[in-house]
Amino acid sequence: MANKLVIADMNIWQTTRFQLDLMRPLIMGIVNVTPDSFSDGGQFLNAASALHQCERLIQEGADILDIGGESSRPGAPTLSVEEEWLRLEGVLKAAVSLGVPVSVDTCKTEVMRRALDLGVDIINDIRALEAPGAVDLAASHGQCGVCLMHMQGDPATMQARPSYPDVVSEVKAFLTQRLGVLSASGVLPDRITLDPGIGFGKTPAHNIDLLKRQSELLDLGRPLLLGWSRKSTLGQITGKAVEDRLAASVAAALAAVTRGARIVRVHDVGATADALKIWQAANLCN
Ligand code: HH2
Repeated sequence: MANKLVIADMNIWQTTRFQLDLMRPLIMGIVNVTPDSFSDGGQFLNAASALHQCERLIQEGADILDIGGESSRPGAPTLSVEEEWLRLEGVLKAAVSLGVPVSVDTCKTEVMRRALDLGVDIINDIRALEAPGAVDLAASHGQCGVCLMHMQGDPATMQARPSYPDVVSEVKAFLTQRLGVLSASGVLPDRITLDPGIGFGKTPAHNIDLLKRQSELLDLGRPLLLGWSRKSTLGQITGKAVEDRLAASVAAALAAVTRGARIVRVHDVGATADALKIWQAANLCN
């Protein structure tokens, strides 16, 4: 079959129930239903507190909820499908009725399948749908949105000694390859966003290189989603502990948006929403 060039609109992210307009930057609010996430582990482990957090993030301005049941911090243990699902099921079930798109942050095909069956709109996968069956699932399951992220190695060992000849070229080549695999399997580009994976098998210098040269990733023709929130590179630069990285996180989100990111994945939705409103107002004045 001849390769068909499909040009997708960079301003649209098609997801199961919602066609998201990316003309203004969107905020993806993080809800970690885990005991061990690097910045909020244990805060939302029970379903009631997780749901309360979902509602709070929507009130503060979240455009998308990203709900995860397994930490991907460096050295995090891997859960079984059943362990991860036990944390997620009740929260996802309730979250899909809150009126905003819901994303599931998982790299397990079976967890993706169950989440999509509950009506979840987006698969956010730090392994870019590399697990067996994941691409076919996305291709066959309606028009769910997908976020493909780059990671070098896996969470158990990724920060041991990350190394690249050129981090930006390598991330770009990987995301190009994954885009190609998804397109060949029938996942239309308008369903896909791309993420260079800040902190995933990368030193602070690699992460900053990705920020400085972020515009090179725009050549891939799909919207970029960036997750700088509270990450250790911000701590390295500011000398601040994880709980004191609010200002640094907001600044990083704005820097990412200024360099073309269309979606920012953040813990602190209210502060990010205020900052983006000012950024937009200033932009509109130009
Ligand atoms: N970062 C984390 C988890 N999922 N997904 C995408 N697309 N991009 C990211 O940068 C990203 C992600 C890590 O952050 P968090 O979920 O707060 O921590 P933990 O993995 O410890 O739960």
